[in-house]
Amino acid sequence: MKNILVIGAVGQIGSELTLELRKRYGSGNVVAGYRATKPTGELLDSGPAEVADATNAQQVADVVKKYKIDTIYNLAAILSAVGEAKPLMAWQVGIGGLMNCLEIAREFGCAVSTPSSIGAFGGGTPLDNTPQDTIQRPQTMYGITKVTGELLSDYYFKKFGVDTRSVRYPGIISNVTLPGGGTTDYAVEIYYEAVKSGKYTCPLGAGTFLDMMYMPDAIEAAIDLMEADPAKLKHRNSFNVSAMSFDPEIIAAEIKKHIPGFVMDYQVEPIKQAIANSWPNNMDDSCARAEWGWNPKWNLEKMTVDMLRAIREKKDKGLI
Ligand code: AKB
Repeated sequence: MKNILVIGAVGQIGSELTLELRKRYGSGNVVAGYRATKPTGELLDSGPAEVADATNAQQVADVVKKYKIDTIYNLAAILSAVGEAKPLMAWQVGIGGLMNCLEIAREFGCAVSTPSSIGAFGGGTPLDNTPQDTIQRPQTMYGITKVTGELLSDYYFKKFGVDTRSVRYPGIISNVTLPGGGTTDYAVEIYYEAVKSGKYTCPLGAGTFLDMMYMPDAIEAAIDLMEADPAKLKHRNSFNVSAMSFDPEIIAAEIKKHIPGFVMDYQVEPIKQAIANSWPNNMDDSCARAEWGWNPKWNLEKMTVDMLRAIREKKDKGLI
C-alpha cells in the first residue's frame, strides 16, 4: 500500500496528478500538500489536504509522520520566466524545498520524485535530438535549480539509498489549472484566447521550436517512472521525455483547422525568447522508452481537439 504526499497539489501538474494518484492508490492514501492556497472542489473533497510548504521542513515532516508517507512528489517550483525576476526565491523554493524533501526522505524512508525540465539544458547543449547525457550549463536561475536538483537527487540515491527518480518535463499543456510564469505557457494561453476572442499575441517568435506534452501523458510519465522496476533503471535523475515538438506557427495552424478565423500576431518578449532559444528544439527520449517503457499517447492533432472541446465547455458554463 502506498501513502503519497503531493507537495504543490494545487499547481498546474499537482492538481491533476493528485486526483489520478487517488484513483490508482485510494483517495485516503494521497495527501494534497499546499502552501498558501487551500485546495477546493474535488481536490479538497476527495481526500486529505494538509499545509506542507516545501521550504518548511517541520511542516513536511509532520505530514510525512502523520500519514506514514512513503512517496513524495515534490512539485514546488518557481517557473523559468518568474525565476529570472525572482532568482533568490527560485533557489529557495527549488533547492531549499528539495533539500528538505531529501533529508526527510532519508530519515523516514520515502521515495522522492522532483521533476526536472527542458530548462536544465543550455549553454552548449545540442539543441536537436538533445541526448539524455549531454552538456548542461543553463544560464537561467530556473535551469540552475533544475540541474542542481538532478545532481542532488542522484547524490541522495547513491550516498543514502533514497529512491529518487524524475523526468525532464517539456512544456506541459492542460485545460484544468493554468501554469504561471513559464516560458512555454504560451502553448496553453493560445487555446484559451482562440476560444475566447479568436486571436492571440504570441510572446515567442515564429520558428521557436520546443518540446511539449499534454497533461495526461505528463501524469502517466510521473507515475510510471515511480512504478518502474528499479533493476531496469540505468538513469535516475532525470529522464528526457517528450511527446511533440512545434513552433508557434504550427500550433496556430492546427487551431485554425478548427477555428478558421483564428489570427495570431507576435510581440516577442526578449526574456522569454532568450530562455526558449537556449532550450532544446526536440529531445531524444529513447532512454526513457528503453528503461521504463515511456510511450506518449497524445500528439498535437489529438491534443488540439481535446483542448478546444474542454475550453469551449468552460466558456459555455461561464467559467472563463
Ligand atoms: C517553463 O516554461 O518554465 C516550464 C518548463 C518547461 O519547465 N513550463
